[in-house]
Amino acid sequence: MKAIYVTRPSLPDFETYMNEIKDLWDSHYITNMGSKHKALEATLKDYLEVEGLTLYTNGHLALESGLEAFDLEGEVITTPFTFISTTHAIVRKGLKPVFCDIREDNFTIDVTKIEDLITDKTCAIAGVHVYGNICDIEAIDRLAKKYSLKVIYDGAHAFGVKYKGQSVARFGDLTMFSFHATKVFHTIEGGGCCYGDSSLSGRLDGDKNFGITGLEDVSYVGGNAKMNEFQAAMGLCNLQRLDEDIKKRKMLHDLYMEKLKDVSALRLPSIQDHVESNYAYMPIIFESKDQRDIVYDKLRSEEIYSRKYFYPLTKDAACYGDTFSHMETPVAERISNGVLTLPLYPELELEDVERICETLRAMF
Ligand code: T4K
Repeated sequence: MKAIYVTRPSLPDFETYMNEIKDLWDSHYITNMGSKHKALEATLKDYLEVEGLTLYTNGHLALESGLEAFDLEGEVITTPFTFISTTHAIVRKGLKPVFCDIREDNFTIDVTKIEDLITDKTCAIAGVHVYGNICDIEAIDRLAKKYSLKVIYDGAHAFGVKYKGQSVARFGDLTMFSFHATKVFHTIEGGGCCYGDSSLSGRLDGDKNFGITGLEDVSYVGGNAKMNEFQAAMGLCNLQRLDEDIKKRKMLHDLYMEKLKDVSALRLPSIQDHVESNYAYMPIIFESKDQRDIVYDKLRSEEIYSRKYFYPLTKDAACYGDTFSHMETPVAERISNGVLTLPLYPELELEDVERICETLRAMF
């Protein structure tokens, strides 16, 4: 039996990548914002329709740097239904996450519940475009203006997504994207911050390079989070294939929807109105944790490795002990207990999807 994992990174042809990195052997310039880095930055700025873009060695450090750039202090309203990185980034920057519940339909922050959580210590809202579903950006914008809050999006899953015809990177004060191997677009490891205010670039570029802003100038207490030339070269190659990859993802997604639509034991979230999706993940929701876990185990026994993205909630991670457990998010709790993300990646075969769906259908 062929093992099927939740995802499998797309790779360019070997020749294509070799051609892209060939000149690095001539220049010996392999990191610290070389030609590939510059080329990728310029290409992505265009692709994502943004004024400012800073590349990083991974998405997590991009998010930390993005939070740092606004000199925030106090409380950040966010959600616990996400990868642990979102919460860790807030905590590691000395900020306090205040957990807001999520929407039942698309799992993003429930904006109707944000206002009750705002205090005089609130400095920002950090929404997560989870699975590439887009937060209610217009309502968040209104709240941010009313209470003078910064808006930072964890867009790790949302590369290439459009809302009302515009790149999702254009909303909020800053959006972080992950370019990890498991993402729709990847640079092996990698990430980026996008922002409309291009005056932020000095700070962000400095922050990822020890705070160095000139040959003899160190303006910030920065770290090291630079994307190297081999990563950037991978990104340049992968961008050429991205539209095709998203088309393949859509085809597989649509097949799942068709084959599973009448399985009453599970809920299939639909694509949001006004959103051009990147089909990053294939989440399905069960009524109960028991049911979800039985399906997860059955699929595993058939060498189909689905994942419980995202269980448990980040606020319940062992490293946080009881610090956040009093913050109640019942919808997030229920979704986290019921969710399973099925395999979805461009090289997945139609027959693989049929096999996965048959296994599920046979159970119900
Ligand atoms: N915010 C959000 C909302 C995020 O989801 C993430 C990352 C971040 C922030 C932080 O961004 P980065 O710093 O990572 O750029 C994976 C990814 O490592 C992580 O990037 C991602 N989110 C998270 C949702 O998933 P794991 O621990 O589940 O990955 P792993 O190694 O179990 O891989 C999943 C499957 O993919 C494997 O079963 C097999 C396949 N795989 C994986 C790798 C790495 C391959 O076939 N080849 C590979 O090279 O975290």
